[in-house]
Amino acid sequence: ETPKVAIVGATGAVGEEMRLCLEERDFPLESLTLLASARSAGKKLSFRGEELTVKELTHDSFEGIDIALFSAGGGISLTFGPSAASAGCMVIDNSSAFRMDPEIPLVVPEINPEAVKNAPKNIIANPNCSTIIALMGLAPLHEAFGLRSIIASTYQAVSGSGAQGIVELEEQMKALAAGQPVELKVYPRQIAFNVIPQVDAFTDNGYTKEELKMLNEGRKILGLDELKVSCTCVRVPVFRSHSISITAQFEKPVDVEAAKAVYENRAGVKLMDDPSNGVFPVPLDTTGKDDCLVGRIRKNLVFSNALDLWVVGDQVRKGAALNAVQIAELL
Ligand code: 2RA
Repeated sequence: ETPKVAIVGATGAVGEEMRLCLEERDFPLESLTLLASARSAGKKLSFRGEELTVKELTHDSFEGIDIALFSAGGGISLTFGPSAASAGCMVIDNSSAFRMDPEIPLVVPEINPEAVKNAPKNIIANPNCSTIIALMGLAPLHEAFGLRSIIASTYQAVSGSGAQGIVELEEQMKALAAGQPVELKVYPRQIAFNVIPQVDAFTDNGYTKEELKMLNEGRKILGLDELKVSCTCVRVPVFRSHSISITAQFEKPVDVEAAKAVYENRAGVKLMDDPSNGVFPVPLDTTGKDDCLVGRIRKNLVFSNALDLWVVGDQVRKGAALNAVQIAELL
């Protein structure tokens, strides 16, 4: 029978996009329950022409629920995910809380769909947005040439910080336009007309947690324990799409034409690559869209068997909400 679905964090940027994806993709469900903090309870949100009232999240919220999409931060997932799972609900969690748990699959449906079959804790983890977008560009190349190492720099939209990140950029741009001083609430430095080489906290080896997610999650999703990854994650004044510059080294010899060919008829990712005619993907091309876009494919001039490429994707959509809904569709 059709499942009863809940969204935890329904009023956040990703939660709103999850509701939109369920509606746009005509997801078969018997009912949709919208859960959020006490502060948001009572809010009215539309779904399929109806008005739904947001309810306060409690441990009893999951009675009778078959699938719960979580996107309310790691703390909420750790506190409420297990009680939802033990109530018989399948939890699809967008936070980083469970991603590296060996008993919890980490899934990008176009890459490792079979992993959903082994979820003994009734929890499936949604990967980090920049990992999803990078791997949407890299997985087809891995299947053809055998991925060995990744050197990447990310250009991450402020939506990755949630609605507050979007507001911060908007408010700073307005303040600067009016010749007013800017306020720093979300980021340690001004984000408007600037870039910040920090996403998430720094760790002992000088990399941030975000940079280490690309390494650890990339290995788990591709099943490549030896995959080498070095990543620099940068916050940029873009609203919704992440862009990623990648140098990837492979086991087999690579050439550009063969590399471009791997994207033909590939679900979820399209080639947009004719740079001499000004054709390459930019964040405005993917915002609000499902597909990730790949361009600037070229033979690397430094390493053997290596390609450079540029991947762009909507962080809120394929980077979070859509991927979670696609996992629910797999179920
Ligand atoms: C960010 N990937 O962009 C992290 C969490 N969404 O901030």
